[in-house]
Amino acid sequence: MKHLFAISAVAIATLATSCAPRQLPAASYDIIPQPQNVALKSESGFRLSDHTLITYPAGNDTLRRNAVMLAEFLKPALGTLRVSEATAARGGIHLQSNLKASNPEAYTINVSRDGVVIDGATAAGNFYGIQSLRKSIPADLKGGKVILPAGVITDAPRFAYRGAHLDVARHYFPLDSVKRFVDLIAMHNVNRLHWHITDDQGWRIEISKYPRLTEVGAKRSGTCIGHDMDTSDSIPYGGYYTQDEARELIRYAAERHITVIPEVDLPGHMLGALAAYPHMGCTGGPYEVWRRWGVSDDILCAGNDSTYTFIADVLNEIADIFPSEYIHIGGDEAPKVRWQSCPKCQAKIQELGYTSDSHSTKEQKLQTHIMSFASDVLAKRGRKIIGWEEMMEGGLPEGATVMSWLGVEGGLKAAKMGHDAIMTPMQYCYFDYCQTLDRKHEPDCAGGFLPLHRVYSFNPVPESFSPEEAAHIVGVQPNLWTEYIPTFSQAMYMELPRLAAISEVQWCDPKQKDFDRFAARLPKLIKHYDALGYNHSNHIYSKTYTDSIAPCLSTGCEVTLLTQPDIRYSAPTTELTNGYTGPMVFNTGAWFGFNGTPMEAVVDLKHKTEINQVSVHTLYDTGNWIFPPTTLTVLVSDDGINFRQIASEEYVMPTTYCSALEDKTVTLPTTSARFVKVILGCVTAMPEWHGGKGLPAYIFVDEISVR
Ligand code: TNX
Repeated sequence: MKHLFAISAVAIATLATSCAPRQLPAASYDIIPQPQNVALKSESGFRLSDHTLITYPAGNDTLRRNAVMLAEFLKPALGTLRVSEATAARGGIHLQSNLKASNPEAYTINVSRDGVVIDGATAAGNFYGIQSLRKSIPADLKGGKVILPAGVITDAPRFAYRGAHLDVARHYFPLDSVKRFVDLIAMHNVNRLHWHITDDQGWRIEISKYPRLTEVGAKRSGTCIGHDMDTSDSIPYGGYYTQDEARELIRYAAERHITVIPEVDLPGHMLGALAAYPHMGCTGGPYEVWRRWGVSDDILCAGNDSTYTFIADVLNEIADIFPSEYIHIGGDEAPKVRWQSCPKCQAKIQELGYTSDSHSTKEQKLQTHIMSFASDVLAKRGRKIIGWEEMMEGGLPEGATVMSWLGVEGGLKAAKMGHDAIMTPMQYCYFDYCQTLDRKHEPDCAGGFLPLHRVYSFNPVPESFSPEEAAHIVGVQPNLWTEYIPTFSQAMYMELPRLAAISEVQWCDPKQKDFDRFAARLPKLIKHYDALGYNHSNHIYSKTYTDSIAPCLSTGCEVTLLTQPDIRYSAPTTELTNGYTGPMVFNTGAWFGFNGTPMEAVVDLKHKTEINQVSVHTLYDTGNWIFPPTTLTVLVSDDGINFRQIASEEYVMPTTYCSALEDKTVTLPTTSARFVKVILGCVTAMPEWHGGKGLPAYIFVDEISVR
């Protein structure tokens, strides 16, 4: 009896589910980047399926393309939707660009039971509405039908320049991969692709007037292995894009409302070109396409007429290929050693009447001369330039936009000079930096540490900026340098989901930003990545280090110890900059103990960086012969060899037995440096009151923080 009853209950349940109207899955507007305003209505929503018609205004080619793309986006989840012309909404999804809004990229989505209207202030605005709609639909939708909740979404971006950078010089990615990258950034409402196509390790764009740029400059004879610059795998490596391919990319990106901004990095990062045309260098070469990473002393010779001809020719061809209003001409990391000893460069400096002053050296002015020359070439073609912040060192070419990468200070400086700036500081925007401190389970990456929450926290317009300065901050961009990224799949791993985090910095009103709510919306977007086959990291799920560490400039940076810790109290030096501070237990294995000798440590910030504070996390426990440091001294250097002292503090020693954890912090005059040396003094003879009087004490340290 019992048995029979059980069977009939199952039968009834089955009957009930198959007869009742099935609940359709619903879309949700909790998407990334989060729209400015979502006003839901309590009425029933729109039922979207493969019967839905997508319409666009008759004769509007751009919106027709938008419509075709929307159908493509919806296809995996819903099947094939029809696209057709219509003068007005006809009960399906209607696209239009009639919205009156001050922001040209604004859009609204109006959803009712009878239909959906996506209205943009422009076709680009309309496209962001399309992106929002496609992201609102569950990526793993089964059954091909979904309810769009009724309501109105009103949205517009915060910044007009929302970039994404891709370095195809260090590693080359085929055109199809670059297009996949374009699809991805479009999904995050990015509207500029900063395409880094030339560098020391390869010249990757065909230039008809200089065929050797790609015949010779696009190939290197090998690549260094890992982080050891002096090694080479001896495997020839190369690749370049033909002008037709570049044009194809430009067209593809434009359909997705993205402008491709090419970067020809000059006068430094030019070994690709110098290997092909050695007469353009100060020494005449020979040069080779670099197999290693870093900054080369060999740059374009600024005293050589053929250099200027080359720049003009190349930029003119670049302007022929790329229709973008802005062309990036680099300007970063151009050491002046060759120019200092090059008779032709010095003659040029003389001819131009440059002398060094308190603002800039004569060689820095020469760089501004060459950048201004390039800028003039492009101005004649109706174009403007973007350059890395070092371009400012010798004065700024007129109308130049500055890309601030060492920090946000460069952008602020540009704004103060009345120039526009794009914020791409390495502390928040360098996606070649690792996403976790757990390097063992990660693909290799560049040294820095940039977790998701840190990216999200970026504030490109600090409160200290005046409204006039703030107005010059035109946008934000993450950079993907590819020294340590040989494959496209790994490139996506580095990019995702950090691109999602930066997209809210680029798009959202800062008042609406909230990391926890972002993190709650992220899994849905990650399902879209999966459905589209994009590799991504999963650190968001491993709750990696988000609550116990306080990352700063030095977190994840390499440290060299110049003095030896006691063998019992030492650890891998990575412990000193892993962002963790240890508990009041001196033998956890994470503490470094120095006995009777000072601690001397050098932190490599990897790039010249503005700093104003050094903190050392210490432990003292005088009963265990561990005393606080007697002094804290900070020295800085650009080359890691010649240091100059910028701060020093002395500390009062305890007079009884005591113990504590203590941050020893020293405020510095704001200084730009790459290497920071920290010296902690140690008690060499313990005082009269102590049991071990006369013997050396210990100092204990587990973290160095540079800010
Ligand atoms: C600095 S950012 C560079 C690049 C490197 C990058 C690695 C900039 C303007 N120059 O050449 O690829 O660091 O993180």
